[in-house]
Amino acid sequence: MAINYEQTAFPEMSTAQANVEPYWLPFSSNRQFKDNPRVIVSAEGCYYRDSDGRKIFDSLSGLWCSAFGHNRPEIAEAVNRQLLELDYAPAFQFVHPLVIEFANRIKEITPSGLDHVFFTTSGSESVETALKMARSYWYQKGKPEKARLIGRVKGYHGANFGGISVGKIEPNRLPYGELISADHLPHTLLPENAFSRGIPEHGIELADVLEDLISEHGASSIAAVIVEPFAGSAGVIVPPHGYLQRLRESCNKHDILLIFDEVISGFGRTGDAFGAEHFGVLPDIMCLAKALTNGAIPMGAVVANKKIYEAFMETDTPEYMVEFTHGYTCSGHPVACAAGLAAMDIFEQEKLTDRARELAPHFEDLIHGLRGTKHVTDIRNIGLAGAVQIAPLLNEPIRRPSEIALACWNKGLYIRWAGDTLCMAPPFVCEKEQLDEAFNILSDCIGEVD
Ligand code: PXG
Ligand code: PLP
Repeated sequence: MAINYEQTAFPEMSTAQANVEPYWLPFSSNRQFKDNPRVIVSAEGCYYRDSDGRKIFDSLSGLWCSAFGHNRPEIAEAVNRQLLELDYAPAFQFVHPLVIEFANRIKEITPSGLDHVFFTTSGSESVETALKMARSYWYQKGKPEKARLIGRVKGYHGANFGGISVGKIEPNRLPYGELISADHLPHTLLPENAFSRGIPEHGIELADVLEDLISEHGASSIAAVIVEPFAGSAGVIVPPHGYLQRLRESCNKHDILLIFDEVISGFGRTGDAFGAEHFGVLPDIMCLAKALTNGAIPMGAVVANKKIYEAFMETDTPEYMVEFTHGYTCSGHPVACAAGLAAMDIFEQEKLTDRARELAPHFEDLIHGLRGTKHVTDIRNIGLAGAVQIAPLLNEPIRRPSEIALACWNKGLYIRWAGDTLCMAPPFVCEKEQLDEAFNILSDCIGEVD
């Protein structure tokens, strides 16, 4: 149904306000939003256009997903072709050609050793899949008691129950009652690392808390550790030098699986294809989503190593039995695979990891150029991702960032506010001048709020 913004059945409301009322926005301040809705009607390259016809720079690649630029005709055409060829095929007990092709493609693109691809339809589902895969792995190995999960404070692993259990962003957990039992490593946001450019120096010893947890509970009760290579949602928190290596060493020593949630860090964001490559640490399981299809069609994937896959296949049960009792109606959806394959063509042919790496120093200079601007208490960056932390108003940490971001929106810049930070993760196809302009707007808007 085309919504006509010119007509309204509610004379006291603007048309956009009236039409938006039945829609319940995810992770949004619905009451404030509905007083003054922001309507995005189209996109091209690095820009959105809103319902007033204004052009707005997309400094977060949508929600960290449209990294290769918006409205890529290659993706649109592939999706269109696939919809006319095969719109859906049952995911359980059958395959279609594109799901095989895409699994092979992901195997090639992801770090060597991660060879078996399980499809989902979002990052949250990728996380649930990885957690269930880890527990089920130990069950297959005859160690069902090895079930404890360890995440990290400030981790974001999606919005589903497993993800909010291993994640630890309090408002995302508080209203939901009993969660899945999980322990948490401390976060790595240290005051002595404030204003670090790229990977910070201090805090490797925070990885030793894993050894403490292992001593406390016993490795025989621990299934897996899950971390984002850098925490994205919590405001681009980059782990210190050597930290992820140390987690890997402890996991190796005590036979614990290491899961990297690369939903944000995957496909070039760090300036390397994956966080695993940027930090030189290979996980046992990797979660993917977002840029997997450039955000054009919802899709996620979990990529596991041979050891895990084979544990499932080496079971004693008859061959007609299901090995991993898990999956989604739209796992490996043909249209999502078509979008993903086209997105991976773009990613590889345009060498977009290199492009992100080339732009990263300019981005770093620009974001650290905000140091000294009033209210700015920290600036963090890695590759083409960055966050600016804003001093909280008394008891209202979220207010200032939201006011700054809304002022930016009014001046033609979309920037994400979350908690006390402003986050940026621009499309890799943007130009330096576009970034310059974006930072001019941001700098003005930070300066203008009280
Ligand atoms: N893991 C990680 C590391 C993520 O960043 C998810 C899982 C969940 O993915 P889905 O597709 O279920 O949303 C995410 C998603 C933000 C923001 O601005 C971050 C995400 C999603 C929306 C907004 O911080 N991360
Ligand atoms: N709820 C019901 C009643 C279902 O039948 C199904 C799937 O068959 C689901 C939820 C899960 O849906 P999906 O496989 O799309 O995650």
